[in-house]
Parts: sequence; C-alpha cells; structure tokens
Amino acid sequence: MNKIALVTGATSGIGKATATMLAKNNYHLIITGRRKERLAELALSLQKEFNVQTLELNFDVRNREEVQNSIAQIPENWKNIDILVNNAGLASGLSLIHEADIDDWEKMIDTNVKGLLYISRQIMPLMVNRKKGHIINISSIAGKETYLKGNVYCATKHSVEALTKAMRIDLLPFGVKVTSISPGMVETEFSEVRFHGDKQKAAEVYKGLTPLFAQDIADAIEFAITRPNHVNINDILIMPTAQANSSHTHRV
Ligand code: NDP
Ligand code: 8X3
Repeated sequence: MNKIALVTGATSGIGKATATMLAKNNYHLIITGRRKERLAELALSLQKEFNVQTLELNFDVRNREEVQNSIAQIPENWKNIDILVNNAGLASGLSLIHEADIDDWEKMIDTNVKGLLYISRQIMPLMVNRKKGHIINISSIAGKETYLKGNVYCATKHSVEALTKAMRIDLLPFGVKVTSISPGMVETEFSEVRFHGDKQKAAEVYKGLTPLFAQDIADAIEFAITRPNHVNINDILIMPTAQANSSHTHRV
C-alpha cells in the first residue's frame, strides 16, 4: 500500500521538487499552496508520471480558519499521513531593522512561524494516534546565523529551529521523527518574493556562483526519510560549495 505525504508550498521551488521526489518514491501526495492552477498542474503531472493519487488543498497558511477547515475536510482514507513537510515560507524584504516595513515582518512571522504551527497542530495528533510519522521542517542557514538586513527572516527561522527541537521532545513518546533541513542559497522563486517581484534584483543574488537547486534539497529530504525506523536525522545543513555561511560567498 502507498504511504501518504503532505507537502506545504508545493506550487514552486523546494516544495514542488519534494512532492515530485515523494511521488517517485510511491507516496500518495497531499499538496498545498495558494496558487490553485499550479496545484492542479502539479497534481496532474504526478498522477501521470508516477501513477500516484493526489489531493490538492488550496489555502493560505496564515489563515487559521482556512487551515483548520481544509485539513478537517481531508477524507478518512487520506488521514494516515506518514510524512509532513512544513515547507511553505518566505522572506519579504531585506532591510535594516530600524528601517524595515512592518508589513513584511507580519508576513514572515505569520507564514514561517504561525503557519507552520497551524498546520502542525492539525497533523501532529493524527501521527500521535498512530504512534508513527515523520515531520520535516524546512529551516535555513538563517535559522543558525543572522546576517545584515536578515533580522526578522532570521528570527522566524531560528523559531523554526526551536519548534523542531520542541516537537522532537514532545513527540518522543509517540515515535514521531522530526527533522530539520537548513539550506543556504537555493535558486527558486525565493529571491523574487523577497524583493517583491523585482526579477533583476533576484537574479543578482545568484550571479557569479552556482547556487543549490530545489532538487538538491529534495535529495537531502529523501535521505532523511529513507533511514531505518530506529534512525532519526535531526538536522541537515546544506550549502552551495560557493557559500561558506550566510555572509561569505565566492563569486567569479
Ligand atoms: P518559493 O518562493 O519558490 O516557494 C515558496 C512556497 O511557499 C510556494 O509554493 C508558496 O506557494 C508557498 N507559500 C508561501 N507563502 C504561503 C502562504 N501564505 N500560504 C500558503 N503557501 C505559501 O521558495 P522556496 O522553495 O525557496 O522556499 C521554500 C522554503 O524554503 C521556505 O520556507 C524558505 O524559507 C526555505 N528556504 C529557502 C531557501 C532559498 O534560498 N530558496 C534557503 C533556505 C530555506 P503559493 O505562493 O502558491 O501559496
Ligand atoms: C534562505 C537563505 O541566506 O537568503 O533561507 O537567508 S538566506
């Protein structure tokens, strides 16, 4: 029988690559995101290419009611969720802390911290009941270090790190695995979103170096989920070869 995985933010980047990797590994997929057409497109391609079933949930993770209603509507035969990938997230803006737009702060805190909590609060009890499950939280190098103008984005990812550790403790008696994946620069729509749609500014982030690609992160997740039952991968920090940490890159 196929296992079931739920990936948030599957319409783009790391989430899309992860959903595809999971389908390749014969998981039936619950995919979520705000962009409905993209969800439908992905669902169709996963069904066709990998012969798996899909369930599309279209909601904004910042909206507690939408999250609760969508998850509550999951049919019974989809509720045995083996893997939850908390991936939906964003950076909004890159500004000095005393100059930043507070709306950007709200967006990041509501999505990266509260959104992750809203989803997890709905799915964790299902895993606890089954005494089984694996939660993958997508953190960041920004969860381990802070960098100039990264302030609140870094704070949200430090929070993801704290929540990951907290989940691991609270869920310990129930056999639920919890893994944190922390990438450096990955070329996705991330920078375009961070710079509010400015494609040129986004392209500059990756200029003169080879960044990570979404598939590299899906590969790391694949490693974490394919370990034997008695092994939990706590943390994977994965960087481009051309990036030493959040402040040092080598460009040619
Ligand atoms: P993308 O912008 O390509 O993808 C982000 C995904 O998150 C989209 O599918 C988007 O879906 C979803 N999302 C964002 N906001 C919401 C929301 N309010 N409600 C529902 N879904 C939402 O970026 P990445 O793939 O790079 O980002 C994925 C994760 O990886 C994020 O948590 C990011 O912080 C983290 N990360 C990224 C790095 C990078 O360099 N790219 C490095 C380290 C971590 P939609 O817009 O359709 O709702
Ligand atoms: C994204 C990586 O370095 O832009 O989480 O914060 S970074």
